[in-house]
Amino acid sequence: MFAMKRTRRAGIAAALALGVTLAAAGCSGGGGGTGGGDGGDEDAEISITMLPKNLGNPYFDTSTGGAEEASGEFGGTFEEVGPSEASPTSQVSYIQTAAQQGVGGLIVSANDPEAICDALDEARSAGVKVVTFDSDTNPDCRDLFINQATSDGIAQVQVDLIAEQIGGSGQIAILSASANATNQNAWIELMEEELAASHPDIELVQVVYGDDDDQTSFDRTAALLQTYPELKGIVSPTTVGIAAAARYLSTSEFKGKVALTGLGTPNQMREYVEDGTVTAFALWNPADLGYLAAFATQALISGEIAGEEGDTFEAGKLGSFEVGPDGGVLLGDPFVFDAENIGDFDF
Ligand code: RAM
Repeated sequence: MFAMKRTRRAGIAAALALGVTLAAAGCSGGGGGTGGGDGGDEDAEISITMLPKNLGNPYFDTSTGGAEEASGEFGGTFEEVGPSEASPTSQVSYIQTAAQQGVGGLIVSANDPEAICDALDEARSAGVKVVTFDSDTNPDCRDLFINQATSDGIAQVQVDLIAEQIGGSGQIAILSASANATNQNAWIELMEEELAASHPDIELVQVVYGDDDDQTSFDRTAALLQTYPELKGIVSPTTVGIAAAARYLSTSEFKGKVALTGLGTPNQMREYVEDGTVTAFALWNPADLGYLAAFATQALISGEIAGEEGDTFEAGKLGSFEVGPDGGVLLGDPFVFDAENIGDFDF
């Protein structure tokens, strides 16, 4: 594990263009954006550290790019650090370091709802504002959670996609991220409920975990196909998992026979949509998610909001947002990518 500072700017223009596209598709909050967002308190130093589940995941590279862009707009300082492995406690040392450095805010996607809470409590006691995004902790461990879309919506879109792709019946499996990931576990629970309620002829035979590691996800895919010769589809609610599964399927005898859907980035999935391995998958705009998280953190640091339900703040080009129940702030709706639209996206 190693700390790392990022200065990458690549892809921001494209992500910006995408933000407009997805906003048009109903993704994010209303108008009224300032377009600049020069912060509430001009004298306050807005220093933000971003801590994804792990480094080396294009999804988090994109969300970090969005946060970095926002930070540039309100004139803050920005750093990304993170572990190489998405394991429950791998983020603890980075949280402790950020607290020792006295950063103003920490933006975290959690690998476990509870395992980093002691470290976050200490950071908050030291005055650090803590904002989770993408994958939450227990609500009492942070000030706000920036949620990409409702868990119901994310579960529903994936069940709809797999049900359609396998013709409404047969065996499916789920290839998830790490076993403790708050976000994937919430979505899987809701997918199971939706399958039971609306698709009695679809049988979920197993949930396996690729740990948001490419090779592990690839190997789990191979094992699933060997263990369940009748398998008709795989749902992978992780961008790492779906890309690895697609790579496996694309050169196997199962290509075009076993359906694959879930949550993926257009750039990682493009070749598999073009070669017929994958028909359609979903996601949101990770750049917008990071951008919104950074503006929310800035609003907390500057004292503009306390993180209470009903608090509102401006998030630059995305417009104004309101804090909902349990400190949640909602970005928008998931979006489905397929052969017709994937060419419009670059992240
Ligand atoms: C992976 C991570 C992330 C999740 C996406 C869909 O990149 O697990 O937490 O939101 O997939």
